[in-house]
Amino acid sequence: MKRRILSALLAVIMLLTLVFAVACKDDELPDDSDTNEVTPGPGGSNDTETEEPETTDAETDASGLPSEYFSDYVSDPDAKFVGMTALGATGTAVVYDNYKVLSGQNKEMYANDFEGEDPIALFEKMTAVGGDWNGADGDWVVADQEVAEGEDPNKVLTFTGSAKGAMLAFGNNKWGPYRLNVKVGVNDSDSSAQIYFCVTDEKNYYYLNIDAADGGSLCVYQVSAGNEKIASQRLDYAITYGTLCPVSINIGRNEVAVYFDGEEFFRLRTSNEDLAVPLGKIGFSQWKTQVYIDDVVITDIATGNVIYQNDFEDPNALSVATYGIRNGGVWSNPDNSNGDWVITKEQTQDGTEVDNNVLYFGGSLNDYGATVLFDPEIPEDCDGYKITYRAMRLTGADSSEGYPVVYGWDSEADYYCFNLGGWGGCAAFQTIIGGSKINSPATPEQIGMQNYVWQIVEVYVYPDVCYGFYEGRFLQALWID
Ligand SMILES: [Ca+2]
Ligand SMILES: [Ca+2]
Repeated sequence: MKRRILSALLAVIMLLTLVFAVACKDDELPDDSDTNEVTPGPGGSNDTETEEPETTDAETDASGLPSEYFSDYVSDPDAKFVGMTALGATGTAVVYDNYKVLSGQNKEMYANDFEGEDPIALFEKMTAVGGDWNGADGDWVVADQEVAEGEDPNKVLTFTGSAKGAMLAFGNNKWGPYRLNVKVGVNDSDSSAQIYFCVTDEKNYYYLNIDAADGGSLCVYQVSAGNEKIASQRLDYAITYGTLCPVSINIGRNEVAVYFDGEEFFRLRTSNEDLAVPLGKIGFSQWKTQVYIDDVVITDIATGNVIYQNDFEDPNALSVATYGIRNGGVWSNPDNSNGDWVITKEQTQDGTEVDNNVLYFGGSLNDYGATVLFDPEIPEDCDGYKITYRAMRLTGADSSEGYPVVYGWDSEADYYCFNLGGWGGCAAFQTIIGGSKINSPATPEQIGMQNYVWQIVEVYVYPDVCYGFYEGRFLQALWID
């Protein structure tokens, strides 16, 4: 009897050990799996054609690195984006961790979490164009990250020098396609981080600049033969201090996709020639709510010129508008003959009239999809325009589509929409092509619509991408192919 109890006890202990081992294994999974998920294989479908040879006993070179990715690396003759990687910092509040390079077939080429002995020994010192860094020892240090009590200790890479242009480079200038994953933190407004890619030498490279100054911004630059130019749009983006954001730079043969904090912000292509900014009408609508719209302004981004504006102070402004129905919608009154939507005086929640005219969407709340359209006559040579308006929801639950804006409207079957308020109070871009609708994934969190509060929407429309902002906060990008 005693023996049976003992063996049962032993079995329980063994089971617990097994469960514990499995649980520990899960904990060891790389923390940046989210950046892997959002990133398909670099370079698109073309890259899957070349099969990488399977190696069982990987050969290593003198540095202990797998030779197939380093000393014996075979260049891809079709790769248009090639070169090594580098980490850079200006100011002393930049932190890096979980640096990882994956091959075009998503195999790990190199990973460094800065926990090992002398973890930056294999990095090469370089100085960016315009910088004055002389490669001083001790400017880059591995330090303990400040963590809350009870959290596991973690080592991170930080820059402590005052010089500019300090680059810690790694890799092989023949690399490509590949993917660079790294986590970055910028913790004060005097600092900025530079994540370099396709570095062939100190005068030829690209970099993502993460700048905390002036409210924060993201931008990609290209340096070619020592000359720097902007390679993407420059986007305002508030940097959250004290957090490490995953960055993933997915370098394909003909295209580079740049992800920051899980969102694809930039796409560099060898050619954008076939793309033009979407022209057509712009318009507004709602669904199951009552809404005021005001102060619509469309500007040419490059020149700052106002292409169109409407503050609805002219009561005849609606007479020049036309009407449409959004995809899947039903509107029993498509000529607005019973005045579903009117220009009227704004009223406060207690019914007090305000000396301001607004476009009021307050009619048949059971109809939806009805859209008031304006023709801003966007010049054909426009390289990008910005739609700004303010909106206020008067009624409606968090599931109502409060402030959808349509643009590039050619017909009811062909247009773009930035739809705010649906999906339980979230937002998403929608593309309608030939009458079929494609929804982007809705934002993971509610955007914070409130009744009787004016809120600002901004949509940047470029030939290849649209960016949606709400209350000055970036929400989503839509890529146009
Ligand atoms: Ca670490
Ligand atoms: Ca007004």
